[in-house]
Amino acid sequence: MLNRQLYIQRRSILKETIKKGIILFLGNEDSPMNYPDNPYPFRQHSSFLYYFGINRPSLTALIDIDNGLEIIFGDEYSMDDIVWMGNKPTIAELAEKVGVFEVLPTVKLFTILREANAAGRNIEFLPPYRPENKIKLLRLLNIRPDQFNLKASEALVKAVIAQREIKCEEEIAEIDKAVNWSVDMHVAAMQYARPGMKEAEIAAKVTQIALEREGYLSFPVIATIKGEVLHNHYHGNVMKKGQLFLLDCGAETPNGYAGDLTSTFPVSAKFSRKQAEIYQLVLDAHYAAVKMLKPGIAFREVHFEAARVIFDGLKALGITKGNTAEAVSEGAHAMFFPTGLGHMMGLDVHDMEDLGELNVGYNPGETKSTQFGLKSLRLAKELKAGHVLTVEPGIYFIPELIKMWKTEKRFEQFINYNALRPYMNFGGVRIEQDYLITRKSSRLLGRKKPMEIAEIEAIRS
Ligand SMILES: [Mn+2]
Repeated sequence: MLNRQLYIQRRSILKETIKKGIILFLGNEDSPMNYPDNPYPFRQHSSFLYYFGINRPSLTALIDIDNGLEIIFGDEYSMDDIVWMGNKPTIAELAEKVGVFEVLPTVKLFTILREANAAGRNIEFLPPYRPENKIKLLRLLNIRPDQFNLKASEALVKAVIAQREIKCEEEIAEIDKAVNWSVDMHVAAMQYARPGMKEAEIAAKVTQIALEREGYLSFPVIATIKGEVLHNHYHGNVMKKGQLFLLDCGAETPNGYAGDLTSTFPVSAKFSRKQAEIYQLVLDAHYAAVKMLKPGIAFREVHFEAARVIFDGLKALGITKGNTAEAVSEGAHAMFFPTGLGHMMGLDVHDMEDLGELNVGYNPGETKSTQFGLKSLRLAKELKAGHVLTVEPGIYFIPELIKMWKTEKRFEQFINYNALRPYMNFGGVRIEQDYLITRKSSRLLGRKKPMEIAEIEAIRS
């Protein structure tokens, strides 16, 4: 939990923006793995955490702006619960810590909402993403699951994003901590990995680091020799000399803030010449992007700059050819760099993605390109001081994609398909760090992780 004043202030800003009616925040429920008493680790709804801070399942919060009420609904643990889980603070005790002084049993929520509904009052809620909360909305407001997106409040979504996207000092301190733990995870993996180990051993090592600090993972670990598979969660391969290893993982602090880093390092002590060339190119793209970060610049432009650096660099290696600006605007670079350059980060590793990628990453009225590559750009709009985002350019050699484009003769004016033959088993390189947009430029979140070739080889040997 952060300090009480912060939660009070956040809710007061929200009330000023929404002005009237009722705002409903549905907290998350425990989610069963295979039977109800065996749940996944509990993760609270991030917007619930942001305004109400209580990390406990089965709570609902209501703000009645017209009547100046803030209420948390939930049921205190019974003696049976206490026997199994031990004594825990009451909901009322927790609520007081976030400046809420009215706590009612869940059953009262039905009465209050029924009356509000009957009186024709506005009830605003965020679009639900978990089935339990969809059922709650059906029961509480009689909204059918196929109507959630129509009935969820656009005004509330916009207000929440406007607040959550600008991180305050306390949040930045949390994110710095999450990123520092993430750096610990990555350094540990670089020190630990040896030829002959299974990918799973690296996944276990980084998970251990997060758990030891009483944190958790901010998303499932990617630890793979097949770095060209963007979200590869298979950990069964044995690591061999001469291969590249890609590690994308981050820690989450107990308060729910995320870190998200990617490192690529050789399984051998040193990069091969070909690996070093591609790695350095991704590093150049990373630095070129970071250099541009400042308030006012559209992240789409930063993305394009990284794409140009990658395309130019590949040209120097004989892999691409032709006019760089044209190639990038037509999307030829996406053969190698099919992802977006980065995304917002905060209480979620892809911050607020449950509120809609377009709402978070694009200006009102803007649509997302359908072009291959650009359609995966999650963040495109102008940056503001207080934004926290990732920068994660990459170069991937995806054999299936290369074969398909080659057969289709796609972008033959920009890609030397013959030059790609030696890269079919190369894998992929991604280099990711997290940044805060400051008043004039940006600053790295957390401490610097080993990124230069010499730094990585020093650790690997
Ligand atoms: Mn990321």
